[in-house]
Amino acid sequence: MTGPAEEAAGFPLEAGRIPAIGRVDLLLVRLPFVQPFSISSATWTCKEALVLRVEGDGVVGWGECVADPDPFYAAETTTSARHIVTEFLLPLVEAGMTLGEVDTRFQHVRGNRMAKATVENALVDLVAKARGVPLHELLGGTRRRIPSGISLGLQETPAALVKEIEAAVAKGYHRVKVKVKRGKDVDYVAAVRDRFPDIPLMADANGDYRLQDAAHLARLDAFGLTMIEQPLSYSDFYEHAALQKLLATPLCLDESIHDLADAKAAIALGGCRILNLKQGRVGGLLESLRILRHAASCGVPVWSGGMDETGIGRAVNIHLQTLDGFTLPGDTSETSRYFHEDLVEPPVVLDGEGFIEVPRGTGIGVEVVPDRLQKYTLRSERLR
Ligand code: OSB
Ligand code: MG
Repeated sequence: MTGPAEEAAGFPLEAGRIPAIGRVDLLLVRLPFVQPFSISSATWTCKEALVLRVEGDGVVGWGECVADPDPFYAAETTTSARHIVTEFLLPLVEAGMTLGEVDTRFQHVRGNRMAKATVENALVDLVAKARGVPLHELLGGTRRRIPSGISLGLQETPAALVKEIEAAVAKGYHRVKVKVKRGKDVDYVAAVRDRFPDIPLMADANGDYRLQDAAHLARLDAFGLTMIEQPLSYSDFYEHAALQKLLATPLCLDESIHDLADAKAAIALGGCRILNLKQGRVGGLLESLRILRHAASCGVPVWSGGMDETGIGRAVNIHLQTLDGFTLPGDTSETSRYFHEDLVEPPVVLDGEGFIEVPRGTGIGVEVVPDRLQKYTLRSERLR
């Protein structure tokens, strides 16, 4: 476990100083998905997201919010995040403050960690660009490429799922995650294992089960899954710990983890043997560094989840995964798996070995294409 002294040790990222801020715009974008994406609690046909654009020191910083328009994965929505960003977070940001000081100020606002990450990400991008360094350098990451992973939505039949996985394996994805829910679980996983006995495989339930389903979930133990992700409700540490005692397969938490305190509680209780870290869900990159450090001190493997982000948020996830604390492949897939056309260039692609190259440009290292941004913007407002 990390002690208080270790926890107090700062991260270089905290020292990044914010330049004088010029124009600030908040946009709502909507990009059609290549195919609908279904999880146990929602189906999305497009990616709708807030995007924050911040000018300063002759450069532009971008931050994408991972909140959906609906509260079906998490409590925050694009509308709640807009409210929190415009009324409470942006007014706290002043030129000359460090990123650490901004983070401290943001603690006055309770929760709303997706909204916080939006502002933090835009400021971090701005600081990196003003310094002329890539984001991963500011984070202290050293990997030049990261392993890929794919998260496949619920399918109509086990055969349809197997077909999707055949394509993913042919592409070179390092591991496959399948969505499950009550009535679409054991048969689906069995069919996949029958066809692919050895691929690293995991199942994500997005909270569809109850503790009473433990005996049913234990049937998944036969398939050598790396983990079962979020089988129980979105905030329930206690019952996940109880369930873990009844299963051999490690449990991984996703939507239960909003911040470092959640990670500590979930790990200490024994209900989170593996952690899905989504920087956009936990308040941004600084909180992610804290969670990574804590998980490492507990021997808990961490991987980077995704929220089907556009190229802006995806780039941030890629830079973060250059840190050694990420010990398993994440949910970072090629752009073409989500969108026919993205907001940024270049797209994310897999190399011949199924890895993703880390962008080398300054900041997030990808360029927002103005025509495309305009094409996919539903609404925009100038905030400063
Ligand atoms: O539970 O991890 C999840 C996408 C949207 C909301 C929740 C989840 C997901 C994914 C896809 O699994 C991750 C990705 O490919 O970005
Ligand atoms: Mg998940």
